[in-house]
Amino acid sequence: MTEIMTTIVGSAAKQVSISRELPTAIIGERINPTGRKKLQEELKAGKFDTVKDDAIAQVKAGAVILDVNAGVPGADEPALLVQMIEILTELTDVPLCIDTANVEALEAALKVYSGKALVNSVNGEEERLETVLPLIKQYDAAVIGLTMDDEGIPKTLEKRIEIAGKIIDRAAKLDIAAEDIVIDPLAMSVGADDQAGKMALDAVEAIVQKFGVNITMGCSNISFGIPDRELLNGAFLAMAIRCGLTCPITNPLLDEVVISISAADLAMGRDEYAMNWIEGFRKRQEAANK
Ligand code: THG
Repeated sequence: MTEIMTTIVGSAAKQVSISRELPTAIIGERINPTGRKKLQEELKAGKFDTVKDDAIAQVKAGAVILDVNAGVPGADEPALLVQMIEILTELTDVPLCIDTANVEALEAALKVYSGKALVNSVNGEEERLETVLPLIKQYDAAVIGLTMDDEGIPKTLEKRIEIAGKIIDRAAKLDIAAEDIVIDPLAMSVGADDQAGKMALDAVEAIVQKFGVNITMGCSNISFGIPDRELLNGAFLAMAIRCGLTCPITNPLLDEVVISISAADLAMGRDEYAMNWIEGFRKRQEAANK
């Protein structure tokens, strides 16, 4: 029997538990200016309307955690990230996933965030392990560990498992519990490599079996450059949940995504009396009759 671990993240007002015995915890991906010109322009101009709209819409659609990324080329990332966190904290009580590769921005964000944040991310690179993990300990946060290192994203399953183990070990040395580590086995585009989906699914399964940890993935990544993205994302999500994915970073504004996740939860016995499924059905019916 594979171990069940519970990862708890929280805002000042609310805790969210992530576990294979609970419904899938959706991390809303939309508050991210990467590839969104209009959002980049708004953020540069100090406007946060899209951020607020995306936050409210994602929570309404079922996100229980919001990913926040302030990576606008040419902007002061620490200041912008702090500002976005403050705005989101005022607007909603869902916990935040702080998405930055900038250690200075990460520290500034952790300083202002009240609650147990999910940090996105650390990886197996020495320099990252040495700078990010002490901050996770200091601020009592949880952290996403990407299975890549100084040599990039590994081609083999074994190497991904090894890096996951390395991150968990290095965290343990600082007294960070495995419950506070969420591993991301890295879904890549099947447009670039038709084996990328299988690799990600196999990695989820193997890492869960070996370490029992919770698993995230940027599930929209697999469909970059592919037509009918949403349909592919939906099928992939359901399969990944069966393999052990517990908190996907994805877009809950897409029906295909939410329907696949709730179908997977029901099929996995994580939806008591099919309540979530039926509620989703009613919502869709209402929307169709409008
Ligand atoms: N793992 C972890 N964190 C991540 C990723 C991951 N964070 C970033 C990314 N990958 C997940 N977030 C997104 C956000 C947006 C999109 C995809 C992944 C996206 N955007 C549209 C596009 O590029 O086509 C544009 C947005 C729009 O205008 O709607 O698809 O893998 N740990």
